[in-house]
Amino acid sequence: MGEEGRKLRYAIIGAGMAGILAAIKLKQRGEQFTVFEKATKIGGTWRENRYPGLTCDVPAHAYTYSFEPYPEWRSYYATGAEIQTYFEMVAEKYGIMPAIRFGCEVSGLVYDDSRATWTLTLASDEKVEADVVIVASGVLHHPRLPEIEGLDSFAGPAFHTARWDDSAPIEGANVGLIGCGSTGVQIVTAINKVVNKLVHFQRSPQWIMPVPQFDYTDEDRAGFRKDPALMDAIRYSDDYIGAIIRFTDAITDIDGPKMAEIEEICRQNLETSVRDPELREKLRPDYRAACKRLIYSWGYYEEVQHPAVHVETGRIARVEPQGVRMEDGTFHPLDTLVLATGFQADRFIRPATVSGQGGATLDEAWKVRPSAHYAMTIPGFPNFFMLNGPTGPVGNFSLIDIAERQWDYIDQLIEELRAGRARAVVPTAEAFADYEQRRIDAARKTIFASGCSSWYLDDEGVPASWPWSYDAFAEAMAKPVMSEFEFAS
Ligand code: NA7
Repeated sequence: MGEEGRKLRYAIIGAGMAGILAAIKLKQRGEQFTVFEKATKIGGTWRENRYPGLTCDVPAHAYTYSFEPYPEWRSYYATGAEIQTYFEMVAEKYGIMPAIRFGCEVSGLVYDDSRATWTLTLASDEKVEADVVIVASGVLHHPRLPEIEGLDSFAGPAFHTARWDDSAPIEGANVGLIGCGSTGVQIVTAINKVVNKLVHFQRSPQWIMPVPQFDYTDEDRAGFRKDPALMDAIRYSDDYIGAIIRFTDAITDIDGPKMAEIEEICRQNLETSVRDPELREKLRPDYRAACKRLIYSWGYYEEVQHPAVHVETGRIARVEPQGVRMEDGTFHPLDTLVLATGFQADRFIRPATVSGQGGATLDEAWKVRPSAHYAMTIPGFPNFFMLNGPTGPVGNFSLIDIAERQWDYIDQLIEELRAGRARAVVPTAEAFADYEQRRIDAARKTIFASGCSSWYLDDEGVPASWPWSYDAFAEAMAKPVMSEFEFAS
């Protein structure tokens, strides 16, 4: 209970991985909450992305809630469809479905300082009050469409990968694929053998970290069911935890031996996997490995050498009704055009408008860059908590692990409200400014700032990421420093 007679009302925005987590944790505490989900199904990223080859690049047993291991994973890296099934199963099992309001987009949030209350406006204009807002609206959520002349004039289906068009011709068709981040790479490996021709438009090549993929057998799954410790052994193995510790050490010590090792593995992968020297040079990046988000793949280099795939490295001049015209005049006739061009990684809860203490808006607070104290709380926005908010370790390690640790931190702040010791909690401007300056200084020294373009970089070229180690993150999340917050009673 909050202060006497006042039971806290929680609004969770988004029913993806992080929103489901928050809902489960609050339900287990016997709290009263509503999840607002704009779509008609749970799942977030895994609901929206259904493109061929969609696979999570965190091992399945690590991309699983720690409290709900899943013996049924079919392979070491799980497909998107399986992950969606997992979240649907978990949401049912923990009984949170009745608390989710589907088709409810939150379009605005206004904080009333005198009552320490948020008023949410839904797209339907309905108003709902909450004492605590948990923002779990995702990071890579708003598709980024390329600005290419004539894109609208294409006669066939042209769509972003997060809006996959099942009716679009792929089998036996001439397909154009723009973009070679993780998404584009996964699509190449999934459709190269069924298309007539796949033109992969590559503006910048990517470094590829080779990883193993293998199926679990029925026997493996029976073993996992019988002995859940076997799943933990994978989750906490050196293959996974050891690798992310080495990775985060490397990206923060870019001239150290661990970074050199990553670069050498990627370089060797390119040298030994791509047989045609001309193609090999096309695929060779001119920036350091892990500067753009490193791509983990078990098949790309092999599959991109399939005769149906043509890697086009020229500049696109325009899209025409029947295909894509290059600046050198080359024309690629296409039936389908797939835009694997990534996401607007700086949007977060926006376009919803958020107005905090004194009417200050989130757009104003984020004028320079989206930022939050340890990626979760924002000065001027009390009782407003973000899971996987700006400048967290998204891309560095499992988002589920991140969200669970962030929840533990947030929950300790909310406990002050539940226990009735405060009505509102907000980070102080000084604590945040100090944290953010340290973060920016460290981020500028990470591999992400070593000279490439990527969705990590904000408008000033500062990586919007956690610039320290995995252990430092675990330690920071274990306990909030209470003196960094103002508690209003
Ligand atoms: P990414 O990683 O942002 O990749 C987008 C790709 O699209 C990248 O290759 C871009 O080239 C390319 N792109 C973007 N705009 C254009 C235009 N106008 N012309 C040509 N090429 C373009 O998005 P993903 O969806 O692959 O992955 C996002 C994350 O999801 C990933 O990091 C994982 O965390 C999961 P560029 O490199 O900018 O030259």
